[in-house]
Amino acid sequence: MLRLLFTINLTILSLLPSMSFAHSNLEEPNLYWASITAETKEKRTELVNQGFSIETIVEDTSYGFANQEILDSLKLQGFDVKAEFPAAEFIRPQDFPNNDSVYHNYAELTDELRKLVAQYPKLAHMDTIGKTLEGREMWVVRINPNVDSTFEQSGTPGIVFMGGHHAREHLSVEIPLLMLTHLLKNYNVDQTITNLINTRDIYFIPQVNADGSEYDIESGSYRHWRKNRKQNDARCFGVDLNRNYSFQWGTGGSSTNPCSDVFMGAAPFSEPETQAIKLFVETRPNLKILLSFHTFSELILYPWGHKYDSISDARDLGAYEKMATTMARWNKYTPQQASDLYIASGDTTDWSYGTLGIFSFTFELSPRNMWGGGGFYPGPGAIQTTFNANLKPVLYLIDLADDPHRAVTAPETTLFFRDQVTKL
Ligand code: 0X9
Ligand code: ZN
Repeated sequence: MLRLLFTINLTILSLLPSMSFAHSNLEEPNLYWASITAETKEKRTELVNQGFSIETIVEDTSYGFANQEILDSLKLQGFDVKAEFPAAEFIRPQDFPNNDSVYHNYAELTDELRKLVAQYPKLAHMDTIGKTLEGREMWVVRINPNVDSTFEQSGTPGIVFMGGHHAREHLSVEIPLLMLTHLLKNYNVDQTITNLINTRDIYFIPQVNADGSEYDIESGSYRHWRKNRKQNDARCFGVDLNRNYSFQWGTGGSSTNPCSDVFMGAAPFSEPETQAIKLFVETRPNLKILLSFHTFSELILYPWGHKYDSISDARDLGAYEKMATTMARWNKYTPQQASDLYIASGDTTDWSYGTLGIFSFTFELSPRNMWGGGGFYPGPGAIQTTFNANLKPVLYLIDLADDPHRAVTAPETTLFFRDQVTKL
């Protein structure tokens, strides 16, 4: 029930900018947006009589504005005031510019994931892995027809895709969302996808940094924000979540300056967002592959990122190189060790490989460069083309989740080489 209310709230709140509030003085600092249970017109009239300006009604709930005194008085009289937020927080646009409206803000993503999971109840399970600093849910969707929930342990080979570590990299949220959608839609339609879903445990965490992402769009024009929304000191906000993981944390390519865009945080895993990922990954020992989507530059990156030396385990390195070059043939990205780009310590993939041995990749999605491609804001056209380029690599990784070394030892057993899956 709480979830339902939350959805309704978000939906209503996302409508706010387009609504005009005839009765309310939105400048009043003491003004709150609230939702109150009132099943009958008489009860609603009573609310209005007491000074609550009803703006919209959904079933037995009335949404509108009142100051704190009025809300307190209504509560004293026994009215169920279900939620209240300072109005000033919700009169900002909080959405993508019109040109980019196909991108999903947090409320739209939440809605879309809920709809998808409701459409495929036997296949998909949705939950939260924790809350962001500002209290948004960090959604995970699991595709697995053989379990009943997101948390039931599974012995089948697991893989996790994540996006949106960096706020302004909105395309990195759309791609896991589309991949997830594509897999669900093609179950029992496409044989390859059906086989993969039947034999793998597949997770999507499309938006790790929802607070940062919302902050990036909330003024109506992009802020180029990267980090989360931690208040570090009187002046500066944000920890770079891709510098906050513990493996070799703070050993190069990150900053102790809280105003820096690559601020590593006060300590490894100081942020709720990275803590939630840590807990999620550590409690699923069947995870064998991790892919973290970022933008941009069209790269396939693999560990190490914190040092120039390559992985010392020759078998692993061979598998990484084989996988990266194979995927690069399909998406035309550049495969390389992450530190060939620059040293960065505390990123997701060094941690997941370095501490847990999970084969871990960072994809830097489109565009290839800043000029002509739109940089972090490549526009709506980039979504489908980026999805198309990366579908094969994603299916290949799902396939290899049972044994990534198979990329080298028995490449002919992966479905791509076995069947030459040309339908893709
Ligand atoms: O710097 C990052 O966190 C990633 N690039 S981004 O433009 N999306 O910010 C790259 C991380 C790759 N890891 C290393 N270079 N170590
Ligand atoms: Zn990034």
